Amino acid sequence: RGQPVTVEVHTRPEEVRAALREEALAGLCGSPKELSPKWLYDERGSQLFDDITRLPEYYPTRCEREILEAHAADIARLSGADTLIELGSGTSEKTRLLLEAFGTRGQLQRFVPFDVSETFLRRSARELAREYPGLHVHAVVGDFERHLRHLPRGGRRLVAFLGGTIGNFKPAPRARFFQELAAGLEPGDGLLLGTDLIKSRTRLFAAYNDRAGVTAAFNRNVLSVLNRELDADFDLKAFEHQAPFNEKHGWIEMRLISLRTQVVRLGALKRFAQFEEGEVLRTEVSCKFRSAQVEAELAAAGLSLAAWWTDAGGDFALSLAFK
Ligand code: AVJ
Repeated sequence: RGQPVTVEVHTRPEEVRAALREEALAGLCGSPKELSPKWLYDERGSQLFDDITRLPEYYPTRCEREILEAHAADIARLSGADTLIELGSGTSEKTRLLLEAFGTRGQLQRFVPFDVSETFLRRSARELAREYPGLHVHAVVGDFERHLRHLPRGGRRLVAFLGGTIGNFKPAPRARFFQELAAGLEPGDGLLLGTDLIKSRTRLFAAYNDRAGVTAAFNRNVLSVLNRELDADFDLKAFEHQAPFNEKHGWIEMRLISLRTQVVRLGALKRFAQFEEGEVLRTEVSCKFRSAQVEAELAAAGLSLAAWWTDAGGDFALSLAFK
């Protein structure tokens, strides 16, 4: 049945709900309106994101998998790690490619999936422990914006932050994130980072404005999350999905546009949010990178780039950097 798994909890559901309330108050009651992309991922949102990863227009997931398939062995060898930490571990499908490569070398002792969803994490931790006998699975329930200092210590660690999720951070919080992460690492510990790359705006646009409308449903779903968690009364039909590429910032910006002037009740906050017709609620930014920029940002945090791999089409990159 595999080894028992350890689960370390830093975030309780009540705290998550309190954080949502606080953010909703600040992000919905003023202007410009903005919410953190983390609220997109309730059960239905996670399912919709999973559907997105299989869309013909959404290349990042396939490209990153291609890179991992080609280079997992290099990553295991170059990192020399005995502990693999995965931030925002998600479905851990790509993780398996890494676990296999580390396993082949008999190198890995510990796997640390780090995610906000406790139920989800417990389930996948148990599965992995069963699939990889001898591997100690130590799951950490936390928010990587707040609990990075709780990364388990000891051994030689490789922190994997895949999928291009780093793109959800704007430049200033991203610099802080790299700083905090690096501060918790020891010399020789590594970071494996997935970044989506700047490319034609047509292809970038298509990836976030798919023909089947899955991304639109994913975006609008955040309103159902607010309705449920905040006892709100958003009318999902009264908002339209938009995801333009912002050239100046080099990011895709997911928005919900209010189709009319409306007042939305936020029951749990005892407040109302006012929307003008055409008013924008920003739900996510997804930054796109160039190699020199990634290298410079890592270097600024004291992480030196050791390897840079892209898929054959040059659409997505994996970087390996060391403290
Ligand atoms: C999971 C943050 C990498 O930015 O591409 C997909 C999320 N948003 N379609 C991304 C997302 C809209 C995705 N990340």
